Amino acid sequence: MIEPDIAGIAGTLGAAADTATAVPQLAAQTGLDVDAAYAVQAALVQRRLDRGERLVGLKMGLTSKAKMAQVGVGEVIWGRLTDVMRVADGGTVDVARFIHPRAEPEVAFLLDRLPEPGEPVGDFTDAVRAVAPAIELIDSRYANFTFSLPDVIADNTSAAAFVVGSWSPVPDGLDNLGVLLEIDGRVAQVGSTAAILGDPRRALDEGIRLAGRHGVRLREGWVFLAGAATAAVPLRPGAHVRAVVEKLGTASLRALS
Ligand code: OOG
Ligand code: MG
Repeated sequence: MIEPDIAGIAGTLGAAADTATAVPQLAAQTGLDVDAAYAVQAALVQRRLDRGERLVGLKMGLTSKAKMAQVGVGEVIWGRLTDVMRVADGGTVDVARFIHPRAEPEVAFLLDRLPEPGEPVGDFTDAVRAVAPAIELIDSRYANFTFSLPDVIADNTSAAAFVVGSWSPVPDGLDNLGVLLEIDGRVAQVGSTAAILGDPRRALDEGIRLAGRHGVRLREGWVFLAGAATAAVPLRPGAHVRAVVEKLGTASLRALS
């Protein structure tokens, strides 16, 4: 069996993102399994850090059935967020930088003191300082937004950009808050935070556990995206996108026309 070329694959995916040009799926041809795919992800994000970006958080993917069904991959995954991916709430995004961006409504946590990997989050309000509604922009670097599990992991779980709304103290219940995604004032997706592993707090346990397997420890001050509560919606130039999460408020962005 030939060892996959981790640096070479990261270079291909990095160039695809930099030039907004889709590439064919590559995991099957290169013998990439899940562990090797996380190694590619680390190398791909390292390219960004080498040019001055900073790691600012972690994102979960495919924590809801709606998302799993949309992309045909049935496993929870995680990826890395950098400062350059963050867009100010109400800010503008140049969609020409992306291949086929989609927007999805999320719940964000601002991390506080974190337990060691393997240790469950005992008291959630000790581990999380604040909660906010968020929008994630995903942009698979693969043609037709189609990929296998190792492909999407290698591609940093399609991470492209994210917006976080105003932070609130952690409310009593997070497990059944209504979620809306609006495009130009029209409701495009409706869901509930219950769709996120039954309770988005569970996504944090999973993130600590899954990232810990690859030697990644979550840090105080990081943003943690728990995963989309609904399917993602294509982001067209000129569109105004707003996510509304009951009790938490809204996050919004505009795509440049
Ligand atoms: C993979 C990323 C999934 C989420 O919130 O479920 C994700 C994809 O759909 O391309 O970010
Ligand atoms: Mg997401």
